[in-house]
Amino acid sequence: MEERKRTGGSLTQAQLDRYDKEGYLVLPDLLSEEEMAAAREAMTAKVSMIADELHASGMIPDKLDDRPFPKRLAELFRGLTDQDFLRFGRSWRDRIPGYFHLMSSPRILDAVESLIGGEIFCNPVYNVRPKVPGVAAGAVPWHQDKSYWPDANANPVITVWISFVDATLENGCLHLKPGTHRKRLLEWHRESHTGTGYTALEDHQLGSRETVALPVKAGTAILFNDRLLHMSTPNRSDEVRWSVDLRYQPTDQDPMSAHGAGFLARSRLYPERVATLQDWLLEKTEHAV
Ligand SMILES: O=C(O)CCC(=O)C(=O)O
Repeated sequence: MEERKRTGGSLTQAQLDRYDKEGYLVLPDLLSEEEMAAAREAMTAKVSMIADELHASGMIPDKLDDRPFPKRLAELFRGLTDQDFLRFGRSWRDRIPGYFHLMSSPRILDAVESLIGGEIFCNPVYNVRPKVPGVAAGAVPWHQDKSYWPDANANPVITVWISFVDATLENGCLHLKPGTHRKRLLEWHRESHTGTGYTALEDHQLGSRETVALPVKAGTAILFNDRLLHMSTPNRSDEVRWSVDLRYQPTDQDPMSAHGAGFLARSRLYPERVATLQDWLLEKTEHAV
């Protein structure tokens, strides 16, 4: 028999309890191929744009149009350097309609609603992450997401990390330390070996909690709190580990506009104010009524 749900939203009481205790939750098969299609198309379009640029500047002889989604970007950069890759950014935050479609997904919002209620703001910090084999910036050091917005008065911020291919130990799945979400924001530094200045923690700050590796199938979502310690390992496969990390918070929190424009993704009280695709493309946080 299905367990009782707390209020609105799709999570069961057992899932909510687990989230409260561990600071994270894995939702296998949250999204179907069909629900991921628009975002995947957006990623594919961006890869084609990169291939065009690399080709036009004489850096690659072939745009590799026929390669499948998990392979093409990896093969495009196979003979190039980290710096060549980083020209396009370690992760992407383009305003392509497919990403709005993903961020507005009812399946995601239903899960988030269980955690923070029905007034949901989609935080401006989202990352489309192509973790390309051999690129140092693919491996993300131990950190708390909050280190990216230390001064923001926003709590809770929920990260929804979604795999667009199977994430494995080999291609660098997410690792985290359950139960560390109750920690304060730890003192962090900027690492200097990936060329991107990730926020990072020293080994001695990680405490004694066990590390859990989370290999997951494509379409799985991992929800976690912005104080939870997490990292990901290098990609040692020959394919790209594609993922997207999105963030949501209650509407009465700091919208963090220094990071860009977020948007009102769901409102049970004022549904007419929920941002449309057009609003989002114009960087409006809600629909004018
Ligand atoms: O996807 C990864 O490898 C790291 C993700 C991450 O650190 C995050 O979403 O905060």
